[in-house]
Amino acid sequence: RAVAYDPGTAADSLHLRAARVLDGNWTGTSTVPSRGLYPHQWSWDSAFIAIGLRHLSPLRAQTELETLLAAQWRDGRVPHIVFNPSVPLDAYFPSPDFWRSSTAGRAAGAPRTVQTSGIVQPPVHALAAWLVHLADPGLSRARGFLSTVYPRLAAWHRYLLHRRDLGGGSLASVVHPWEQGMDNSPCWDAPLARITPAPARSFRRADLDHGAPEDRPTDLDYGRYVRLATDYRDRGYDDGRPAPSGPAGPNAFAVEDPAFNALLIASEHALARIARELGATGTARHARAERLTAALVDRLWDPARGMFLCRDVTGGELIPERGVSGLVPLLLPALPRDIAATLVRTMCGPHFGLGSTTRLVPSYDLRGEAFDPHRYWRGPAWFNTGWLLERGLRLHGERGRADALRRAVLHTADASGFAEYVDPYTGEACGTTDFGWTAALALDLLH
Ligand code: 9WN
Repeated sequence: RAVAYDPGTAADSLHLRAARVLDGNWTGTSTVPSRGLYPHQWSWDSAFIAIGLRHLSPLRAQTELETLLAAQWRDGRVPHIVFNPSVPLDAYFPSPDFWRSSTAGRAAGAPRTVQTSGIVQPPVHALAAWLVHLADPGLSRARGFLSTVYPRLAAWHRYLLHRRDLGGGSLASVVHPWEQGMDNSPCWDAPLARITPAPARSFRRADLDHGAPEDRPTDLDYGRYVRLATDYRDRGYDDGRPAPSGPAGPNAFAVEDPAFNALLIASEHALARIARELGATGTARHARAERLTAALVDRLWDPARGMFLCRDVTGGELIPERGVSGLVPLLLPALPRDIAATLVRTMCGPHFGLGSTTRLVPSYDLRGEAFDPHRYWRGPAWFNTGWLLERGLRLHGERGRADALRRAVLHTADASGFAEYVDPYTGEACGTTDFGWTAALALDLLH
């Protein structure tokens, strides 16, 4: 897929600038999303970063995923943060002394030697592992990369499909907005409203040392994030047990999200390919991925809005908000044709405006009441969703649209200094710059 970006030097220098960001964020065993704002290893960031890093150093890309998976818990969960012990505690909130993984997570099998959070993030890892393998199969085989990661990835998917099937419909639920990765999406507003916020003075937000408050979640959001995480911790990160105290029951917040589940399904297809490379057939995994695609359509597809919605498992209903997460299933090969075509229409229609009012897909409905072009996941465009949708468009034969989106991602990533997210109309940088996955995914699209 060698589509030219800009002839000659522009592409070369974009490559160099992206490589410089990834070198600057490399710690020796993994890559931080951002030196200032996010100074530890994040789970889905590492997967996206490995996908770009494979073009610079397949060895570093393999190491990135191996480091993350070395912090896996015995119950199969892959934690959303692996803490760097040499970073001061007050550099990021919530810090290891909040999560207390090695004590509070003991029954769930948290590792003893590294400190981690106790929640998860979207399972992009098997997809990343397969793409990393393809970048240098010789090195991968010589190091036994896939045979090392395969059992861990299989246990990770098992955890999600069994322990997290809280809705009983075969899909995985998230129990915290940080798990889905689009922290303050308006999709969470209704289910979060049930949660009593922790008092603002009971914690200190380190994020505001680095990010503009108007680009970040509010204090009220944080109060609720803290309450949910505290209650989960206090019940030993047990997915079936009520908290010993506090108003929140076991599933006070439980949501089936289309992007989280689509990434699990895409990763299950990748795991099938990994199994084949290792000598098995992979057929059962492909079949499972197809069954899960059907479950996703069955439980989350909204024909009236022409996109997937989130299901509030606790309340039992679909959440009537259009978030970019509802377009991400376009990534799936077994998606019925009419659904794929409808998703493309929705992406290019008035709510997301791709190719008309916007050049990159906004994180939330341009016409939604909660839309804000600068506030985090409530409107700005992000580069990981851009990468996923580019892949989905290409997979479903939308070559022209995929090429245009690819050019827009490359141009905006470069022009914004590899911003964390951008105003979807103007491309103006928001959040932090030199952001890991922005640089990595631009690099990947360049190849
Ligand atoms: C909480 C690291 C992470 C991303 C998430 C993004 C943001 C953290 C935060 O940063 O979340 O996990 O402190 O806001 O929302 O998607 O993985 O880049």
